[in-house]
Amino acid sequence: MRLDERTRPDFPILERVVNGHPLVYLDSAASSQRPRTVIEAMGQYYARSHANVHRSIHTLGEEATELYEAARDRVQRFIGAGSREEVVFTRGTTDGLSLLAETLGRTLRAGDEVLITELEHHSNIIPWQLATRDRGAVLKAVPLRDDGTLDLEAFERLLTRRTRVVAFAHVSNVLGTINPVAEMSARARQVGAFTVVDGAQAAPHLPLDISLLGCDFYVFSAHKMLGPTGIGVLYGRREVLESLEPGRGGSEMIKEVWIDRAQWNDLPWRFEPGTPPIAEAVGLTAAIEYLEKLGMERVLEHERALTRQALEGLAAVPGVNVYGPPARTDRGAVVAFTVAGLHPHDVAALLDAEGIAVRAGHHCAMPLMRRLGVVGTSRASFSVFNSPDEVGRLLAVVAELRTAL
Ligand code: 7TS
Repeated sequence: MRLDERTRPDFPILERVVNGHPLVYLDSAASSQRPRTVIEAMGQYYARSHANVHRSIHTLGEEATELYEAARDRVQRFIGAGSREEVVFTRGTTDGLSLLAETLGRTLRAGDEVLITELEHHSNIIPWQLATRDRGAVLKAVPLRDDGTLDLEAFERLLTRRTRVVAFAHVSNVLGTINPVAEMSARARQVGAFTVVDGAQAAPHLPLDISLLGCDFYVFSAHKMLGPTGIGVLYGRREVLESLEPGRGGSEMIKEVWIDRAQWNDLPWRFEPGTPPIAEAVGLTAAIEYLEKLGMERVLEHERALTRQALEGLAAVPGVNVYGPPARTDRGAVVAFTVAGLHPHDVAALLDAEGIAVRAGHHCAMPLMRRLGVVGTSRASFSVFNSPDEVGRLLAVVAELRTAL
């Protein structure tokens, strides 16, 4: 049985009819949909066990704490982290990257360099702009080759003893490019730089083993991997997390507080000030359980086939341009394209009229749009519930757009 045949009945939203057509949801890179088990786990939690965590001795307080901390164990296993202390819950990828830029930013001195890349999402650009600007440090970016991959020779040249942080996406949310995380992390370590990997478009789609990647930090969001909005994960290598001062404070991230100073709590709570997203952690556990039952190897294989079908199909439509590495290379589950004579927003609106949801615009990657020489693109992105028939619908409607012009 194909993966989508198995999964589709689990996603209640797929019963929706949109503009008179069955919903074809091809926007999981922006946010995926959720299986019933995730929705129900969160409902059950609120109906039966909700209380604040890490503070109340009563039964519900303990149940909530157990559920919240069990989510951490689940994430640790899912990503292959060495210990649960290395898993910090955040509000999402943007929040995790901001937390890191604030925290690592404090260690920067004038003249230090932070190296990002030209294909980053704004969430991995703006926090570093703020961090470097405040410290008189310099922000640089690794350029792209014309085939949509990073120019690794330029990376070598840009990496110097002044480089303190190298921050880059595992998988591009526009091009689908998969960056060589292990190789780049190893090189960064040789010059003494920290590596921060934005895994927002990788964690939902491929088997992860942090221990093989060798990066210092890895961040992602639950809502792109069948889980709830409002929670994300920041993996940090233990020695590095231990050495960092928290950038944000309050609530249970301390052991002891005086008016003028405080003693920090142990990892990972040191980096989790305030009431955390508890129901969302329960939902994330259910999402990981769901993905693990399917098997991430199978998820990867299924989405790779859909991506290839879309890339090859779209490239064959006259007037359609597709972006990113060639269809035969390893790519993430996104396909960005433009249709000659049509603004990407019009393409998305015309597809929506047929019940097909894609994203259009700059995809929060304006420097990349500038590099590609486009105002924006339309983008189809895939998840475990998408079928080859749905990709076929996309291709048929896009082909009609051109003939209608
Ligand atoms: N990094 C990458 C690579 C992303 O794709 C996104 C979201 C983020 C960071 C931010 O994640 P958040 O959960 O904090 O919002 N990407 C997209 C997208 O491609 N379309 O909408 C959101």
